[in-house]
Amino acid sequence: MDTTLIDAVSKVDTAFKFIFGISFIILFLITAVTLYFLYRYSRKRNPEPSQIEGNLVAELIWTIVPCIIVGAMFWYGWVGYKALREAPADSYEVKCTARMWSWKFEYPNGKTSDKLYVPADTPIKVDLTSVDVIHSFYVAAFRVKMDTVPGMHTYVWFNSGEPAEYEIQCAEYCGVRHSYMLSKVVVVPKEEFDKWLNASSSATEAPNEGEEVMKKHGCFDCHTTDGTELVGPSFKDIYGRDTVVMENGKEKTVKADDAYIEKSILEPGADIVKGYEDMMPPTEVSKEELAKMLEYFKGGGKPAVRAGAKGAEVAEREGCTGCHSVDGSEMVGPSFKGLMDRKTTVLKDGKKMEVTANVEYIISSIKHPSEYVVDGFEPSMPEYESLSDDDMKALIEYISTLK
Ligand code: HEC
Ligand code: HEC
Ligand SMILES: [Cu+2]
Repeated sequence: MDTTLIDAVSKVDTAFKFIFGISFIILFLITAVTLYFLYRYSRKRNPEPSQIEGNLVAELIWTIVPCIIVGAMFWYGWVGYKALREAPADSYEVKCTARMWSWKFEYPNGKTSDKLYVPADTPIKVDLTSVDVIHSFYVAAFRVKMDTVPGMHTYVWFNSGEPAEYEIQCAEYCGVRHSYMLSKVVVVPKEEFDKWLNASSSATEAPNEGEEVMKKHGCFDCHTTDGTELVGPSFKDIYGRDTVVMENGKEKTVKADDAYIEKSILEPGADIVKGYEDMMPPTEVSKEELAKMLEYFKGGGKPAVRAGAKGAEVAEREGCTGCHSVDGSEMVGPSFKGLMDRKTTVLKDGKKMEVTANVEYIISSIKHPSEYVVDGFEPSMPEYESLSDDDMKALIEYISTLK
């Protein structure tokens, strides 16, 4: 890669050190000369002041030397500025939208995130804009700071370097939660980045603890989750079904409820599923592990999806949670907790009225927040007109889980 472009950081630092160094030297010289003059030309040593006029050499020196210094400052500044402005043509581009009071990053494949994940050792160009007021995208580690302006596109670029994390701050005062407008640049190895980019978001799937436990105990050595038979029956949809088992050589039909599954795990030799060998080893499992496994079987052997998980993610990504809490506490806006079907006093065209927060009301509150303004709050919520139907549905589902 072109190394002259990579070290924008060091060029900015050089300009800074140069200007700081010169300023420091000049401060030192001026102070020294002042002190010397105080001493040398005090009334005691120099009772008769004299008028001095026309010294060509002195005039030339105090004109030319400052010109050279200022010219050199300009030169170093210009070199650093050019390095910051000229993004390499092969930069990886990420779109960034700032809003009160969060950042949203969008990738070429449409994936969005509230943190800036980037591949290591790659020039990254961040295309910046804002939906409400002027913010400023500031990553001190990369020496980049650029205003994000509504209706306009600006950019910064940097070379991501080694895997690490850096702070993103907003550097333009933008309202009461300005100081919370924080995020991170997360630099990860290229392969990991590709995996992250192409994975559906992890937050929609509850961590599947049952599966973890079973992996640990080697259950999947003999059982599949996709319906195919291995040494034992597949785990797919076994919960609640009627199973024919052999008990002392006699057939018996049992319902695969909690007790049956528990027994199958703890005493595998007791009820043998018809058509299988008595091959399952007894496993030492704790009560918690057993509970997690039962949870897993109840979910049909699939990762369980938490209700409202997608909506939670949308709320995070769209910045709703920057102004709305989910725990009942008041932030800039009313809490999402208990919002669904609550009676709310709102101002419509300056008149107070009572409404019930049903689905239509909530949709209208999101798309056109200024139509009904909740009493006691500022009408400071931005309009979310371009939210997709899917996102809207997910948000409503999420809000209705917050009882
Ligand atoms: C060495 C292979 C093997 C291992 C390891 C194994 N199993 Fe099994 N499992 C079987 C076989 C064979 C059967 C069918 C015979 C029986 O019911 O014992 C079975 C049956 C079951 C059943 C009843 C299935 C049904 O259709 O009713 C459950 C539940 C079960 N196993 C859970 C587990 C769990 C949980 C683990 C890990 C802690 C595990 N197994 C580890 C071989 C194994
Ligand atoms: C900049 C802060 C801010 C952001 C971001 C924000 N809101 Fe709001 N929201 C408010 C404020 C302030 C109110 C109360 C005043 C009003 O009704 O306009 C409000 C009101 C609401 C209401 C009506 C609440 C009630 O009690 O009746 C809903 C629903 C709502 N917002 C949903 C959302 C959703 C969903 C998002 C994200 C897509 C979001 N808001 C983003 C500030 C914000
Ligand atoms: Cu800001």
